[in-house]
Parts: sequence; C-alpha cells; structure tokens
Amino acid sequence: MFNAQWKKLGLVFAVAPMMFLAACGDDEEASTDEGTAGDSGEVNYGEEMDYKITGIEPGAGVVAASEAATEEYESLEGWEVVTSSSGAMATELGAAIDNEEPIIVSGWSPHWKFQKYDLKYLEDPKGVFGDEETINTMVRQGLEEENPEAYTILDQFNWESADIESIMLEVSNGTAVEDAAAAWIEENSDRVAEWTDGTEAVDGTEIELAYVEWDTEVASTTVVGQVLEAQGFDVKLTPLDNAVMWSAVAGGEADGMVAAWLPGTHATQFEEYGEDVVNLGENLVGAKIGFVVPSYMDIDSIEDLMPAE
Ligand code: PBE
Repeated sequence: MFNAQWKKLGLVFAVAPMMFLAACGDDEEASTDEGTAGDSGEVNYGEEMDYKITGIEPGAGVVAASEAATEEYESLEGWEVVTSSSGAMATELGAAIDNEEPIIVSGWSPHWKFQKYDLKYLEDPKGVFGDEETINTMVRQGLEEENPEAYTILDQFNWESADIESIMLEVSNGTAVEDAAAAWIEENSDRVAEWTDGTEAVDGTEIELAYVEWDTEVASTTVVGQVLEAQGFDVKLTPLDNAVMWSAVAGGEADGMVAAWLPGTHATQFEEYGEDVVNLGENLVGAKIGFVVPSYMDIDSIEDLMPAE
C-alpha cells in the first residue's frame, strides 16, 4: 500500500526523483527494511516473553553464564533467568515454536534441538558464554592403579558431535536411551574397539560413573556405561547435581565422569576440584553454550534485545 502510493505520487508529480527511486528502486528490500524497523520499533520481544529467559537446572554452567549475561548486557537489564530442568526447557522451546512465539533458552550443542528445529545462537559480543568448548573426562585419583582397565577405556573414549547427536535425537523422539546407545554401539563397533583397545575383559569389577541429567551427558554416560558393561564391569551410573558430580569424583565417591565442560562452562567447578581429580582430556570437541532462539525471531545479537521498562 505504502509503496504503491509512493509510486503513484512519483508518476504524477515526478518532483522528487530521489524519493521515488528510494521507494520503488527495490520493492523487496524496502519492505524488508520496513519489517525490521517495525519489529524493533513495535514488537518488543522482551515484553512478549515477560523479560524471562528459559534456563535449565540451577547448577548448570550455562545457567550461571546466562545470569552473568543479564548482569553484563544493558539490553538485558531487568531480565530474569528462570531455572527448571533440561526437559522442561525443551518442552517450552517446542511449545513456543508450535505457536511461533518468541523464546530465549539457555542452550548448548551438541543437542538434538538443532536437528529438530530451525534455531540460532544469539551473538554474544561481550563473550560472556565463551568460545568453543570441549567435553572432558575426569576420574578419581587412584583409579589408574586400582582399576587400570576402566581407566584405559575412559581415557580412550572420544567421539564427535554427530555421534552423540544421533543418539540424542532418537531419545528425543521417544527411544529409550539404553536402546539408542546400544544401537549406536552396534553400528560403530570399530570406534568402540578403539576405546577398549589394549584392555582385557574383567569379571564384575565395580565402576561408578557420575553424571548430570543433561541430554548430552545422559547419552554419553549411557554409551560409556554399556561399553564398560560389555567388558565385564559391574557398572553403576549415578545422576547428581553438577557441583556434586565434581565433588564426588574429587572425593573418590565416584570413579569418574565424562561430563566436564571446559574451559568456560565448568570453570568454577574445575577451579574448585581440578587439583583433586585426574583430567583424562577431551572426549568431544566443538561444544558450545549460549542463548538460543528460533530462527524466525528477528534478532541476531543479545544486544538487539531491550531492557525491561
Ligand atoms: N550443559 C550441558 C551443561 C554442561 C553440559 C551445557 C547444560 C552446563 O551448562 O553445565
């Protein structure tokens, strides 16, 4: 309508050729610009979301980083990170997408949500969420001497985002994690053979792995647990809060975990417990945390948001 009127005016009067060109030169671009201006001027995503960011478990590093972001960015003044659980976050994300509503979640990759939905990370010019992360394996002191076969398998465990995501996606579609893990192990016997390389089967030696019920860690810990079980171990997988997971390995109550996100996400825990655990290094590279939004949201950066009034 607006453009059509300008066209008419331009044709009739032809007195403002520059304006005429500006309005009609590129209709598509003109309307896109109009939409953007309209969104930032009229659609206040913050207001629609009640200035709430959908967090996950209170102990998660990504929640701490999300809270730090609300402190660091002026655009997030007056915003709040609402904690719940990874499962609740995923449910809320799915519901928002069904209704094409705006939502900001404390997100991470690898994660099945990127395969299921069209999502993007908001740019983080202040670097509050850090850069690329690795997921690392930590074991208790003394494991190498007391349980060398398990130590070697845990040390050799490593895989890629595509591997873990394929399991997570199946689980998100309703497959039991035990079944998804078993199927992956069967299809990737060469890879698994590299993890057990140089070890001998045992007869019921106990091994306890701690983890947190994040989708990533549920998948990885289940896979490693099954590989250990197939080697004859009596495996116990213990879900804990993040800080408790770290302290359990540091204190020797648990034998190990494959869920240490570094250098940023678990920096606080690594600082506190790093000297009391044995760091077996990366089991996955290319991980990431940050604010994740549906691609249909017309913002790219945390700085595109608006403070609460
Ligand atoms: N996460 C998944 C964890 C680490 C693994 C990103 C939710 C966290 O934020 O601590």
